[in-house]
Amino acid sequence: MKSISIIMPIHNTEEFLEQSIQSVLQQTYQHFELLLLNDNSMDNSQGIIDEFQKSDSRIKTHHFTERHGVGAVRNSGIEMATGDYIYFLDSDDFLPPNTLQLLIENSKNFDLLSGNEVLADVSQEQDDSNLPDQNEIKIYTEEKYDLIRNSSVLNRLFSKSFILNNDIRFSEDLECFSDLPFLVHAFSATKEVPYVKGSVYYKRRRNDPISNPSLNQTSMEVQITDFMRVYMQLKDKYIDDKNINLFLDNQLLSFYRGPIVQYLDSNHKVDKVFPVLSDSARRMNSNLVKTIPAHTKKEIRELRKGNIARYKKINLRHQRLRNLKTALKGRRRLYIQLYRSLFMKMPMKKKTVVFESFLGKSYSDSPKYIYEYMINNKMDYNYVWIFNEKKNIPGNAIQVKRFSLKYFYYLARAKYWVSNSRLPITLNKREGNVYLQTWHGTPLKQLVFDMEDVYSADPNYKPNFYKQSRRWDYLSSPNAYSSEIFRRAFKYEKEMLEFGYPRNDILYTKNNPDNINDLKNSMSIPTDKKVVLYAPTWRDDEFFSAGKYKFTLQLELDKLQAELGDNYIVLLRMHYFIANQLDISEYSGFVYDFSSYDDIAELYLVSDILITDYSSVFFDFANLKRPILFYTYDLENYRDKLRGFYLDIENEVPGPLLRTTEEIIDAIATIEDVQKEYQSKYDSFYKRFCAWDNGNASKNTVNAVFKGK
Ligand code: C2G
Repeated sequence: MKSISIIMPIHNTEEFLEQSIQSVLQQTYQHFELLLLNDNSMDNSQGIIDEFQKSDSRIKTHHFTERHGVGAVRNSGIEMATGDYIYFLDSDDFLPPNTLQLLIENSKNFDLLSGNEVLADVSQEQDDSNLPDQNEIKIYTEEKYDLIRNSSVLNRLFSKSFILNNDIRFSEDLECFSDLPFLVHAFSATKEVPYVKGSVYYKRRRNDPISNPSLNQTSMEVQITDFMRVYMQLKDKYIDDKNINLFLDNQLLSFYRGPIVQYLDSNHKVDKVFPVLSDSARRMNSNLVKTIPAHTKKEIRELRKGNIARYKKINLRHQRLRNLKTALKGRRRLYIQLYRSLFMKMPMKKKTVVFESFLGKSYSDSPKYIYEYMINNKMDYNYVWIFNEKKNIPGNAIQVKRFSLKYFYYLARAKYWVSNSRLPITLNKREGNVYLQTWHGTPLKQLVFDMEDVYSADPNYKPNFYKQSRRWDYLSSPNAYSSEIFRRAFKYEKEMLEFGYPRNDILYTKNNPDNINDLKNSMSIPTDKKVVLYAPTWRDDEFFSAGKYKFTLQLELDKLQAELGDNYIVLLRMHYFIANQLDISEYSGFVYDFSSYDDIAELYLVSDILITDYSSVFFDFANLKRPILFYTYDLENYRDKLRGFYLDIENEVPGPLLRTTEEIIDAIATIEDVQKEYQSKYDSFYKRFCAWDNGNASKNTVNAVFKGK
């Protein structure tokens, strides 16, 4: 039986490694050795490797104590390999169970075989039932180079004697494209290459190119330089082979027309790469140049002439045309173009402040209190608020609809931005702009760069977050605990405003019976009953579509009403991501839906008891020193599967964790006992999380940002 040596270079991929190795061990074809080659990882990859090695004698390992790079590591794998065939697998990717079997079954006397590649969607378990028809095989001869357009050695089976006899190896001095010389060499040394469509490889799209880049996330400059070097070397080496020349020229062209053109959006960037681009363009076959579409042809011609001044001119003109084309594709795109090329070029409005809270959904949170402090103190500024719908608010701020033309206009021109969440990635920051990010809660759930890679719905989440948060100049922090987490989890290095949350000022300034009565009257709720506020968070795995989350009420309102209805009312408050309306019509006079009420801080003020789950609301509510109950019916799923926590929720929160409506009723009925039981925990919780809040956060924040104090 033929054996396969699977070569896996490993560098800092602890979070994916186990899945990758398991996917090999679970292959239906079991005659293999697995070479785990640790290229000086700094994480726990070696620990994982050691564990696996103990349990399976087919696993062989080597630990490089200095970084060698993927090309060199694969080469040493080739030297170590004892199998008849060689197969390369990356340590963040994985295979469906029958991949090796399909390749080996079709290996016959071929020197090499190509399999299929499928991008993995990391947010989902792979559904192997959708794989292509297993028996579909095509033999490539003349057009065999078409099979290496992706210039990757992954998911191909190579006969080892073929590799050794022809002395085929990876380039060791390249960061990117080290596969290309290997592939061109191998493909040129054989006549026929079968393509086995059913044999699939899951390539993981990585989420965190900032802390942990994968190879194809290297900087464009390095990619361009490396590619052009490989291109020139191969052009020299295969000078007489027409097919290889055509393949190389086409690779160059598609690299140029795609990523390079997108990258070259400024003269400064052109300066950096023009010489290598120009050298390569000269080596292109002139007949091929003739067939290129007009725009690109002009650019290639200037590159070939080495005329950088003219090239810059043409390139910029074409960039503008390309941008215009995209702009015409949609109104939002057009506005973004106007934002960049028109509004941003108009003078900055030095006295304009733009506010946004919860993506335009409400007049609330810290931006509201900062704004009110500024207007109450008659500061000399002009104000703009971003809303989805028109609102009744104090002062004479201009209201703009989110994503309207005015929205882009004011954001482009205003000196100041104040927001409690991220602003779109497309909104470049102008020189001189000051961006105050107030954020929206003390974190219990892990944030951005502390989050595990695997369950985020959007592969661009981390890179986008990184880019967006580079624009922040000030970040509000509610307590020392949050400052430490924000610095790490946001990779935030600029000024931290450590004054507590402006949104919590009113919990100190308005916490008196008269005010609370006025608020209750304005909310049209009874003043003679005690108030329970139920404010849960959202769940990553319950949604209708992107950004529209679903909430299923697990609190049995009929039981609550039967037991507590005489003395209490319940305010329901869903998280702002929740899209469904809860039907509470049968509980009229007992349950009130305050989900679309602007400011939750006012709800805190009127509530005697808070029920929540994993929402940050309890950190703020604790400022009132009133009792808190945790309705954590899905604790294990939420904490262990969806989100990790920063706190030990079972021991560190200031109230009991309850699992059923009965337990909730019981706790409310005996709330004074609960309070006594949790008093000392509550006190230390208050010290740790509420020490900075004292009613002055808005003032201190405004002084720091607008008065330089
Ligand atoms: N909120 C609300 N009503 C709810 C839940 C939350 O008004 N039912 C508001 C509160 O101001 C809360 C904020 O939204 O502090 C954030 O809500 P979380 O439930 O904590 O969840 P999330 O939006 O994921 O933010 O560092 C904080 C984290 O980023 C959490």
